[in-house]
Amino acid sequence: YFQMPATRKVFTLAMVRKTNSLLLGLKKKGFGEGKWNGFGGKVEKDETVSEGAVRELEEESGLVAKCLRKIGILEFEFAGDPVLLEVHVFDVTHYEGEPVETEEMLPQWFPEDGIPYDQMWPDDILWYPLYLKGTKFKGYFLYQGHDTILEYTLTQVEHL
Ligand code: 6OG
Repeated sequence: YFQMPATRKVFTLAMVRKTNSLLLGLKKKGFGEGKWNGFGGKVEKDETVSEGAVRELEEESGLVAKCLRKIGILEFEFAGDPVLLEVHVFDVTHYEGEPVETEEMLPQWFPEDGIPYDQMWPDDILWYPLYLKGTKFKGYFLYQGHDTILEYTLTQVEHL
C-alpha cells in the first residue's frame, strides 16, 4: 500500500548547563505542556538552525547564548501522524543574563543527579546520560500518544 512521506519539521532544543546542574523549563502551554524540557521551538524559514536555537532560548528563558555546541539530533514520529519532528540539540555553556519566567516557560536549575524524569518526555531519560557524559548522539523515537515509546534507536556518533 502507499504511505505518504513524512513532512519534516525542524526544531531546536537548547540545554543550558553550569557546574553539576542543568536549567530546565516547565512548559506552561502548548506542545509538551506540564513537562520539564530544554528550551527551543520551530526554526523559521528565514533563519539558520543555530539562529533559531538562540532566538528560542532567549524568548523562552531570557538568556542570550554566547556559544552553542551541536550535541545531538533527535527524530520523533507519532503513530498515525505524518509529521516527523527533527530536533537539533545544542549544549549552551556560555550565556548572558539570568533565567526569567516567560509566558511559555518557568525556568529552574536542577542538580544533574536530580533531574525530574518522571515529569519529562520519556525519551529524555534515554539520551540525557549520553549528553551529560559529553557524547554526541542521534536518535529516532516512535511515540504512541505522548507517554509511550513504541520503538527507538539511539546511537553515539563522532560527528553530526
Ligand atoms: P514549541 O512547541 O515549544 O517546540 N520537543 C521534544 N523534546 C523532547 N525532549 N522530547 C520530545 O519528544 C519532544 N518533542 C518536541 C522541541 C517544541 C519543543 O519541544 C521539543 C522544541 O524544543 C516527543 O515551539
